[in-house]
Amino acid sequence: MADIDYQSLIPNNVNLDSDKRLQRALEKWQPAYLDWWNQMGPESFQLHDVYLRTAVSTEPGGWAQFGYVKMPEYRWGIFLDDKVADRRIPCGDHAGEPVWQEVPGEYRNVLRRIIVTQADTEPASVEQQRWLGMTAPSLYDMRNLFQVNVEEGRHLWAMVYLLHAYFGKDGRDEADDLLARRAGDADKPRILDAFNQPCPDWLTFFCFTCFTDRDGKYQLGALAESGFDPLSRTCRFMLTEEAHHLFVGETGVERILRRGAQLAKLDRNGDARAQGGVPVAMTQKWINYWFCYSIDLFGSEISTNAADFFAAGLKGRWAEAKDYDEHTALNQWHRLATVENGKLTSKEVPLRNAMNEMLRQSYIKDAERVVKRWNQALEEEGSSERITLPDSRFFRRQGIYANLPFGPDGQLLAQDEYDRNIGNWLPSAEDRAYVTSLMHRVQEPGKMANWIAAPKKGIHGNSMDFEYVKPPQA
Ligand code: BYC
Ligand code: FE
Ligand code: FE
Repeated sequence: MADIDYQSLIPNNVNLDSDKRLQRALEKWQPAYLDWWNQMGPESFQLHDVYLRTAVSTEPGGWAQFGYVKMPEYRWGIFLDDKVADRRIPCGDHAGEPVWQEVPGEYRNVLRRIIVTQADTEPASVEQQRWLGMTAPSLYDMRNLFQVNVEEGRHLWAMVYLLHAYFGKDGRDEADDLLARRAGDADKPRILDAFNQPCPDWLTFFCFTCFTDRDGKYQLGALAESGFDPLSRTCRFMLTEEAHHLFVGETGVERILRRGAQLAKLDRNGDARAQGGVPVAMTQKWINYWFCYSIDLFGSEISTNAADFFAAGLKGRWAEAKDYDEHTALNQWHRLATVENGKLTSKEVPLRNAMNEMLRQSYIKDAERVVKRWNQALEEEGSSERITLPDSRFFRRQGIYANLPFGPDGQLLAQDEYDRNIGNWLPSAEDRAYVTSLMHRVQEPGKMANWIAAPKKGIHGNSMDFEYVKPPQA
């Protein structure tokens, strides 16, 4: 079961051969996907040989094979984790009943919406990142970008399989629409805000993969707890791929912080910028921006939708089956900071209605661990500067704190005080212009742009001067 059939036009471990109608429908979608990839995928590098990993099985450990691939020839496919014998619905009103192998009729519409929302983010991120190859700080980084891109393409395949296999004509229509929306497009934007924001520079890319892909980790984790078993199995395998995206983001930001600290030390005024680096305080602003956009993705702190998803057993908490003893979440409460009459206060809400917030809190804990490691790196570089995460009320555009003048410490400010300071907390136009001015492609193997430190090691046992991306042979 875990082995993947690569003989098929569409690589898969779901025995696609045995369902001719489904296979034909997906084979019809495949050229449309490729058209989209060629149009919206990495600009100017579609003919390059890229040292990529491809999934060859879903067994933990050794599931990937590495080799040179031209991106449009990447073997995107459908890979589900193995079935767990006698798996039970982990949470909600059906907790303990056998999981569903087919879509329960009463949840068909919400389930489709959950899958479409997840699916939409995958191609969106490829669109957002499509110009970054042109300014990659090294071949190592360029390859990591493309690895992330092809895997986000595969995540789209993962969701489109579910739409085609379980939602009939509606599902096929949704799959077509996924190739029609565009990140940042005024007329047909992607569904969620973070996926319509521009990604014009590599500091943004690393913050995005650190914080926004980490939202992916938590959303996929919640869906891995789903009572709809095909969705759970799909998300479990996606999570194994996601780990690399988070690695790219976390280490990318860390390398920029290290280099910023090193260059500040070299400068007689302690100014990293005078040495062509990114000051630690500037990186902090990018972190603020992407952390806040990413925590918006968890939805409102108080949400009846979230309560319904949990009650139905469609979405669980992080590690629902493993970390919790009580799975109904009934007769329990969660205390939340709220704003009433312009003042910060707090109130208790039924736990089920706070499920978005529960997942967000798990995410924030994870992000705090990352920040701790960044601060260790700064300490190692002899810098006294430190990174902090803003409070989850700061700079929100969704949920109960949306558009209120909270400072990064979570205090409610007077609007004019907020307006006066916002340029110190978020990237200004001038900051963005400066970071953009640093972005130039470095394409000699082993060389690294001046504003970023080299990584600790290369990819899959290769050295740093390995040619991770090769131009097309003449
Ligand atoms: N942007 O009461 P609320 C990944 C809308 S990352 C735009 O909070 P609920 C990846 C909302 O639709 C994982 N709109 O409702 C990473 C609703 O509109 P309607 C991606 C938003 O249901 C990197 C209204 O506001 N998936 O995979 O509790 C690379 C009221 O909302 C937003 C997710 O993050 C927003 N941020 O929450 C590649 C999705 N937030 O229906 C891939 C997880 C809210 O009233 N979250 N709205 O017109 C969900 O699916 C939640 O259901 C929602 C809404 C956040 C959508
Ligand atoms: Fe993804
Ligand atoms: Fe990802």
